Order: sequence, then structure tokens, then C-alpha cells
Amino acid sequence: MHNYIQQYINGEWVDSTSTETIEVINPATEKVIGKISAGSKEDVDRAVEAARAAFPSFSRMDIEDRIKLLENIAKEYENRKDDLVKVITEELGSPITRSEQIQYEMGLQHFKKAAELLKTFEFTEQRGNTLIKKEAIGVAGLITPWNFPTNQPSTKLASAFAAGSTVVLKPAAMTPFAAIILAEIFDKAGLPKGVFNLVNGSGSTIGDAISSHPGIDFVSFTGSGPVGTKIMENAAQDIKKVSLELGGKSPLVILKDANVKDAARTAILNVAMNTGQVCTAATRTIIPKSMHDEFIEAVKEALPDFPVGDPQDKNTFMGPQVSKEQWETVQSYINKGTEEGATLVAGGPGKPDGLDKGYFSKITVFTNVKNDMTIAQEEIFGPVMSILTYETIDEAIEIANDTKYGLAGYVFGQNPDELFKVASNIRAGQITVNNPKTDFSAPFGGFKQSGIGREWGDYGIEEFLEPKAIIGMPS
Ligand code: TAP
Repeated sequence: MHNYIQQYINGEWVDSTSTETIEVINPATEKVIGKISAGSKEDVDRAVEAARAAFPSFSRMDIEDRIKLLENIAKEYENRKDDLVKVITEELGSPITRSEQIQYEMGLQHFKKAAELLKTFEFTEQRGNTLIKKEAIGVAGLITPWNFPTNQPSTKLASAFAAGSTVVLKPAAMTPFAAIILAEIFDKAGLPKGVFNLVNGSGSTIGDAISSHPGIDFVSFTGSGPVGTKIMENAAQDIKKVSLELGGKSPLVILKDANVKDAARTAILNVAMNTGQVCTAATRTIIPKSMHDEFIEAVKEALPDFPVGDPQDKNTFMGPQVSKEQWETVQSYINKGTEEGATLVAGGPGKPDGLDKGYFSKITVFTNVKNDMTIAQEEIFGPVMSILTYETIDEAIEIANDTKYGLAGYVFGQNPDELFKVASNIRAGQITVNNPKTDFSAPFGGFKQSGIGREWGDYGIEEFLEPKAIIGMPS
């Protein structure tokens, strides 16, 4: 049992002013695995006060010392590898191999990358007789979702610390324990008190208090569109800057010259990774009409290589949805797909055979999908693939862009001109060509309703900085 009913404020674990708690459930077993504090607005006030007090000295800390701090954090993070992998597997239901190779690793890389980038990052620039100085934005409120319990907070935290910003973090109540380990890591790494404050609780109380708090200068949020709107409304009251990383309905365009078997595997991988609970999931697979039947066969043939089941089993590819509510949402979309006339190729409603306990879905594939169907337009956040067909590259691009979202896009094939044409014309923040390695210095964020602002690498650090122009300063 993980019972963490205290908050981490001003460098120590303190009692909340609320005595209420929230239970955390392992979605693979449906058992309670611990609890956290439900938190209070007064906890947020105390955390903001501590972050404000720490800001003047932390924002002026020598860059060399900040680099050392980030390197220490990365080292302590590595020391806690086993604990992080274990807890993410339990609270999210992420298969243990993915918890290690993806969940744990992504969080680590953000701290390493921030330390590396700080070595050459230009905080000042002279233009004629004007000096441009980039200064830390102030106190940042960070609100994160449950789908990547260390990656989501770590990308924001690494950028904030690199910029010299102090923070108040509210992680998702469904997956809070990884963030508690982060607090322990920062403590051990020697982060000055008050720089990092953790307030657990629900979004409606703690998230709302953060986004409307006059002592917070910047809110960086990752999660759903409707909550993003609410955060903007709150932040607008005192003109806070916001950064929003919201949802997606990303296209994967398969070119005519693609190897069909590889393309099918790429499509499954990119829709079922993390049980489809990925904002950049490639949920619309856009294939040449002439490839259709062969592609469907290749998908059916490949699916057994993506086993669904116990997250503790090293061979499992896909675990459960994070919660009963998320499972029900996914089920309702699967039913909607059939009702609206799409053809089920694989998967479908209900749980996979033999998995009665836990919130498990089947990897579900629909073909004959029209882009105006609900399953092609709305973010499902589950392992549901919609296959659409095209005759010309221009038509493929048109289908790809026929969405309110613009977070990511994927293109798979061989012809370099066509790969570039598709990559250049998809209106989205990050395009992936033929499954490359993750680039942690590439900007990450959305066009259109997928969000505002960028995370990761130097673009992520810039979000926590304000440029100041000093004009005519005698040298
Ligand atoms: P959200 O409700 O948006 O939750 C994200 C974070 O915001 C959580 O920490 C949540 O707190 C907090 N929050 C909730 N209400 C808030 C409010 N009124 N003010 C401030 N913060 C608030 O997302 P979800 O429920 O986790 O998932 C719902 C859907 O969002 C998913 O199905 C998916 O479509 C989308 N989603 C997108 C992403 C990414 S990466 N773009 C990630 C997760 C979910 P609590 O949950 O602790 O109450």
C-alpha cells in the first residue's frame, strides 16, 4: 500500500489542511493500491507562497550550478529506476517492459537534455545597442494527466528548472505515486527548498486553484480540451500566460511504395501503444485504395504479435485502460463505429478472452471509415484504428488535415519526394517519418485545437522565459 497523504511544500512533507483522501486503483487488478491527500485551496496558497519566496534566488542561480543540479536530478532519477518502473506499472497498468523502456526513459531524457542544452543556451543577445535578456517567467503552475506519469511532469519540470522558474505541480489523481518519487528525487538531488512544490488532489479543487491563483505567473497544462478551455478562462482573469498540450486525432499516411507488412505493424504500434492513451496516437490510418485488401490481411496477421494482458508479464504489449470510466468511453466509441457503418476488421466490444478482471480492451480495427464519422473525428484515447483510403497524395493530405486537431502526423513509405510532400503539408506540430528514434530536443506541441505552446528541449525552456529588451544601455 502506498499511503502518501502529505503534500511536499517548501522542501518538506507537510499535512494538508484537508483530511479527505483519494484512493488509487490498479487498473489491471481493480484493487486499491493506496491513497493520497485530496488537498485544499489552502495547500495551494502555501505552495505558491513557498515558490514565490524561492524565486528571486533560484532565478539568479549560476547557470553552471543549474546544470549540476539537473545532472544530479538525472543521477538520482536513475537510482530510483526500479521504484519508478514498479509504480508506473501498478498505477497506470503500463506493461512492465514499456514502463521501463518508454515511461521511465522519457522522464529521464528530459532532465538529461535540459542539462545538455543549458551548456550552450543563450540567455542574452546583443542587437546593436539593445541587450535582449531572457528572464525566468516566475512561478509556474503545472497540471499533468495520467497517461505518462513521469514524462508529463518531467518535461515541464526540466524546462522550468533550466529556465530558473519555481513551480507548483498537481499530477493526475489516478497516477500520483510517480510524482511523489520525483519529489523524493529532487530532495535528494539538492534542489533548494521552495523551488518544487507538490500538491495532490482533484483537478476541480487543486487544478482550479492553481489556474486561478494570482500568485502564479504561468500555467502549463497537459490534458483534455474542455479542461484546457477552463484553464484559459481562469488564467484570463489576471492575464496569466498559458501553455496547453491537448488532444489529437493524428493521421498515418501510408505511401503506395511502402512495404505492406511493415506498414501494418507501424499502424498497430502507433495506435495501441500505452493502450491508445497517447495524445499523439496515430488513430487514422490513411492507405492507398489499391493496397486495402492486402493491408487488412497484414494487420490481421500482425495482431497476435501485440499481446494484451497482465502488465507484470514481460511479454505483454498492451495493458488495461487506466480506469473503468476510460474503458467505458472506449467501448462507447467502438459501438458508435459499428452504428455509423464502419466495418469491424478485428477486436470489437467487450474484454479480450480470459481477461475478466481489469479494464482491458481489445485492439480494435475498423475499415470503410468515412472521415466525418465520430470515430474518425473524436479523440478516443483507446486502441481503436480507423482505416481510410485515398487515390492521390493530395487526397491523402486533405483527409489528414480534415480534423480540428493538429498535434502529430506520421508518414510511411520510400519515395523521398512524397514523404516530404506529405510531411510538409500535414498541419501538425510534429511529423514522424518511418519510425525514427525519439528526438528529445525536437519541439513538441500542437497546431489548431491541439494546443498552444511547445514543450521539450530548447523550445520547452523558452516557454518558461520572458524576453526583456534593455535599449541604449551604455557599455
Ligand atoms: P483531464 O480531465 O483534462 O485531466 C488532466 C489534468 O487536469 C489532471 O491532473 C486533472 O486532475 C486536471 N483537471 C481536471 N479538471 C480540472 C479543472 N477544472 N481545472 C484544472 N485542472 C483540472 O483529462 P482526463 O480526465 O485525464 O482525460 C480525459 C480525456 O482527456 C482523455 O480521454 C483524452 O481524450 C484527453 N487526455 C489527453 C491527454 C493529452 S496528453 N493530451 C492526456 C490525458 C487525457 P484529476 O484528473 O486529478 O482530477
